[in-house]
Amino acid sequence: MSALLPRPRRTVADGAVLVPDWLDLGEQRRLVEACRGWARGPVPMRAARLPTGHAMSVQTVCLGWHWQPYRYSRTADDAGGERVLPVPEWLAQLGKRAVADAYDAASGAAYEPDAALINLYDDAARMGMHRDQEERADAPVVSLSIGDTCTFRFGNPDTRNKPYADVELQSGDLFVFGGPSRFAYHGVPKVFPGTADPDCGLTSGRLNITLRVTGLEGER
Ligand code: MD3
Ligand code: FE
Repeated sequence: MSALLPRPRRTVADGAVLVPDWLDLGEQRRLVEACRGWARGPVPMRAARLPTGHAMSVQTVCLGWHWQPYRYSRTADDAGGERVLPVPEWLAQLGKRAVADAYDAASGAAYEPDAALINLYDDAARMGMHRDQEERADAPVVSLSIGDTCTFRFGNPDTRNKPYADVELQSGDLFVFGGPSRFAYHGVPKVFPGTADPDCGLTSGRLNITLRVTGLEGER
């Protein structure tokens, strides 16, 4: 079902571009199916454990490079030890198209993501304010949202507190974070249960797929 009121694309901050309804329902279902496959292994989807000992409320599976708080590795040292699956070519191509649509054709052509993080939120899951700074490259992060609507909190590079902007992310939305927005604090304070179109492929919860350039080629 298409939105009654089209939501316009929006530059939330310098380099942070939101493109609503970027994925159609068929593309959303295809991605959900792919995520179900990746979650089965060889590295299982899991709630990462923080140095505090607390498990994150979000479940994550990675492609290309495995992320754990707070480093990347080729093998899932905190989740069975297997090597992560590669980022499939079709997903990297989707990332190029995302950056091309959010920014411009040249930026899209140059974009070569080598890692994907897939986050699954249940009704109660949230993500605290943080910066993604394990990458050694400043290329943009591509974020794709599927399933229930959430509040996404986009802050500033200096503090996890105000000023920040709260933005609603809905199923099918694309958000690209580059330039001065790449190292801003951000989080997901709330997911709204029951808000997704069931035709997106998820009957509950929220999936977020991020594509990244780690800049870690060759390292282990
Ligand atoms: C801005 N994920 O995986 S996506 C994460 O919805 C993460 O699951 C959230 O934060 C989610 O690290 C937010 C939007 C996002 C992702 C990465 C960013 C925004 C970002 C990296 C830098 C700046
Ligand atoms: Fe993040």
